[in-house]
Amino acid sequence: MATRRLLHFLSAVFLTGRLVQAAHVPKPPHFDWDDTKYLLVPYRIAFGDSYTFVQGTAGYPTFSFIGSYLPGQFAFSPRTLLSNRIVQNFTGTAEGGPNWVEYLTGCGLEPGETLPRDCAVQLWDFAFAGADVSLEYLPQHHNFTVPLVNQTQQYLTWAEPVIEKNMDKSKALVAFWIGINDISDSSKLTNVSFPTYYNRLIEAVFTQSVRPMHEAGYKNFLFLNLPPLDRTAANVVSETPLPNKTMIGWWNDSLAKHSDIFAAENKDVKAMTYNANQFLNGVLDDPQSYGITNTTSYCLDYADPDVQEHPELHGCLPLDSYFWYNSGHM
Ligand SMILES: *[C@@H]1O[C@H](CO)[C@@H](O)[C@H](O)[C@H]1NC(C)=O
Ligand SMILES: *[C@@H]1O[C@H](CO)[C@@H](O)[C@H](O)[C@H]1NC(C)=O
Ligand SMILES: *[C@@H]1O[C@H](CO)[C@@H](O)[C@H](O)[C@H]1NC(C)=O
Ligand SMILES: *[C@@H]1O[C@H](CO)[C@@H](O)[C@H](O)[C@H]1NC(C)=O
Ligand SMILES: *[C@@H]1O[C@H](CO)[C@@H](O)[C@H](O)[C@H]1NC(C)=O
Ligand SMILES: *[C@@H]1O[C@H](CO)[C@@H](O)[C@H](O)[C@H]1NC(C)=O
Ligand SMILES: CC(=O)N[C@H]1CO[C@H](CO)[C@@H](O)[C@@H]1O
Repeated sequence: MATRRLLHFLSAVFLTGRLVQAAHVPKPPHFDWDDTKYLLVPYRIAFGDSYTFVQGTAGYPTFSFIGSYLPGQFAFSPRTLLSNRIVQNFTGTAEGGPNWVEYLTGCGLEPGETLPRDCAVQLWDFAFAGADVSLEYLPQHHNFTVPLVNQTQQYLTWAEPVIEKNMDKSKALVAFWIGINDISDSSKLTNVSFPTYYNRLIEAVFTQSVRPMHEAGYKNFLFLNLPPLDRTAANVVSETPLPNKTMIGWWNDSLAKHSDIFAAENKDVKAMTYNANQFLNGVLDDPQSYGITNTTSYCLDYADPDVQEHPELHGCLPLDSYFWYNSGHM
């Protein structure tokens, strides 16, 4: 329910290009990438972590749409890219069902497999679950985790040359939701000043990921700030929540500042920030309006697909009644 309200606002920016119903025509028997009808279709390109990743048939299971950081899995061929399907099922996202980019695009929303190019709004999602900004600052969660600064390299090196041929970039939107792992992984550091440290990380996001996308011709950018990680199940019962509200505020302020600077320095750029933090705190403060009854904990058996059918057998409420899906996801 909460997700749907978040989408209500976001859909204004994400879907404005959706004047085209071209993708509702039957799928051609042989895909022709040079077919000019694809020029009319808006593209949404996403980068980030588990909040944003979608499962792909050519992805790392439960972590990515395509590939991984392991040798031999970082590059991919045009054929792999174009035949890769978004998988929608209980493990297809980190939320036990469709996530925000799938709701906003309508791409991959239905159970089963979807080719991005069959969508009325195409979703090309290079987010990798567990990603931090860069190995320069924080260690990988796994040796296969693709950091954000490498997600954009991966996109620009192997996807862009294939996809851009039929893309009207003035209708494309590039979305970033990152920092969720960074702020948690760094929360116990004692040798940094957090405002300075967050600034450095966000500087890296803009220098190494946002600017290269702009240089490749993209002009529309959306940045989401941090969810209320100070109010996770573990943090609400802690006397010293980590990250705390102050830390989240430092990150958010830095992100907003960097977005404004980026837009001011580039007159052709439309840079939008969405205050996910404010919206989601609003949901936590008024859960009933969203059909949510439990904001302080989550169903311990959340990962068991049987919970969807029989929550009571697991001592749980229906999963939609919880704000938190697990220790860190909604
Ligand atoms: C979801 O789909 C993936 C890829 O087809 C599959 O490996 C996985 O087992 C499925 N998960 C569930 C819960 O059905
Ligand atoms: C990645 O980590 C796994 C598990 O720790 C290990 O078995 C594997 O050899 C590692 N792969 C590389 C390329 O380092
Ligand atoms: C990831 O990005 C960093 C920073 O640009 C770079 O040093 C590193 O070589 C990249 N990794 C790969 C596998 O290309
Ligand atoms: C701070 O400490 C961490 C963990 O001990 C270390 O990896 C990192 O290099 C240190 N950072 C600075 C700026 O000294
Ligand atoms: C949160 O932690 C930071 C960094 O340790 C500290 O400066 C700040 O006072 C804390 N904020 C709250 C509300 O406890
Ligand atoms: C929230 O859900 C957890 C896990 O199902 C449960 O243990 C807890 O009692 C619930 N809290 C409230 C206030 O309903
Ligand atoms: C600029 C901005 O979006 N700031 C938000 C960051 O986080 C704080 C604390 O959680 C919010 O109150 C701000 O709205």
